[in-house]
Amino acid sequence: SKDNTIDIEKQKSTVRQKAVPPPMYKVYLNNDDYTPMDFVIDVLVRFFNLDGEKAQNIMLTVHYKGRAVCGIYTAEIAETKVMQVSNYAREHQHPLMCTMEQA
Ligand code: TYC
Repeated sequence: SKDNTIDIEKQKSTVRQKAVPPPMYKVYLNNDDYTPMDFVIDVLVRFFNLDGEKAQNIMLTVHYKGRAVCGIYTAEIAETKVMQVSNYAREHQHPLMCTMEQA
């Protein structure tokens, strides 16, 4: 500039950390020989916020293949789903098993 000072344009060099995503967990229903199909559909609608048709599809996948993913959640939500389903099944005296695995 006019007074001979050296102009150095301030360089923007923002260091922005990438957000680290939390680990995610798949929540499963597992097949058994005793839990009524209608009860499983009720569980899927009640705790996994599925509509009746999606709930029936997942129930049938469990029935024919042994298990199916009902939802994928962060650890605390997944643990809560497992507890809610397990308590609800026990209250109704059904052996329905709900489990979780890291995705
Ligand atoms: N196999 C059960 C029956 O024939 C139905 C069933 C489906 C049970 C899904 C559990 O997670 C399950 N009544």
